[in-house]
Amino acid sequence: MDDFLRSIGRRFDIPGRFLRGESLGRGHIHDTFVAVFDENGAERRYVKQRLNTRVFTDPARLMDNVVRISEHLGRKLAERGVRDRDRRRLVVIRARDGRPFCVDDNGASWRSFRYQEGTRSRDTIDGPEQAYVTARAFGAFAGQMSDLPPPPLAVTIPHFHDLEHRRARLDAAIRADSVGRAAAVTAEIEQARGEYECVTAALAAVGAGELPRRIVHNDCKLDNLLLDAETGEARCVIDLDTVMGGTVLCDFGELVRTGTCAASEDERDLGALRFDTELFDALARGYVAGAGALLSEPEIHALLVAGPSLTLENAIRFLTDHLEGDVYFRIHREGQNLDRCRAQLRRLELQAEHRDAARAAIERVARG
Ligand code: GN1
Ligand code: MG
Repeated sequence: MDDFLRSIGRRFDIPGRFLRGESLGRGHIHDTFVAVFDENGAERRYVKQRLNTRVFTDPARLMDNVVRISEHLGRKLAERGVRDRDRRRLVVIRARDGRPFCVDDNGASWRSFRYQEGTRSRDTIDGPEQAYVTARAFGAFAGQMSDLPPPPLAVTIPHFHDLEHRRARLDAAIRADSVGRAAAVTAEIEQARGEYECVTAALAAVGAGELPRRIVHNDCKLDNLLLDAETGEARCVIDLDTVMGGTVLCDFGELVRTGTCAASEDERDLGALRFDTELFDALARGYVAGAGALLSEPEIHALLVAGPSLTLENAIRFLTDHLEGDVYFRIHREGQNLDRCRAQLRRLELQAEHRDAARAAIERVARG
């Protein structure tokens, strides 16, 4: 690891001497590392990512979005008089040729960010306070993006949160059955299809199709926010790869999927999964507080179906990937995508069971 990180390090505009590499096992898509440099006797760390170009096929367009978003956040922070701006947004390190990424000798694309010292991320929720802080940060992010100067951001993944498209992809994977797994997962397929009917009906009932298109994060899972390691306050929204047009449901839905149950995404003990209404309440209050004046009343009411919609979408995507032989989401063990799918399907059931409590929480925030 040290060898390739040292050689990649040379391609970026980083002063100092490479000391060592560390792995940073984060995310299901890219390969992420940390490179430690000596800069005048002080250790300085940088995040290095080898981009997954099967998922993000155009690194130049992708990085153009990321740079624009980062610079816009920098301006917003400056307007508010924030001084430690580079600790509060993703800071892109340019390659020596000035581009925000580089291509190595094997044709792989790499990018580099400043490492946010003194932060931590987590993939399971600690409690209502953390849920509130996290949701408020993502709500605020949507607010900050609302005046991003034109042109529109590039679409980095077409049909990203298009449930109908995801359903069609699942059906195609079932028909192709390329690795012969379909017969063993008929129960999950049936459940996903049944949930699809319920969720699309619920989306139609709240007029989800008519909600305003905004620039949203599109991947608000818990671990895409860095918290201050000491104070627990929100420091930096990360993973800007899918920031593009969408509705606030895409963001609030991911928060509900990952933030209402203190279990991991691939929990195999389905009996251990919960839907915690106190956490949901904190998420709703936090998101609406963070987004401030951005949200219209129909958007706030529609938040009720965000969780089921995004939870189903992820269930379908994990199941599709399991059927296609685990070609999209990185797995660490055999069957992990199926476990992820099952856990999402169970979460969906729990969300449905607690729908009245969730509705009451949304009504409370809507009243203000
Ligand atoms: C992926 O990159 P990461 O791990 O934060 C995925 C999300 C899924 C999520 C499920 C580009 O997010 O859409 O919801 O896994 N990102 C992409 O954990 O597909
Ligand atoms: Mg991520």
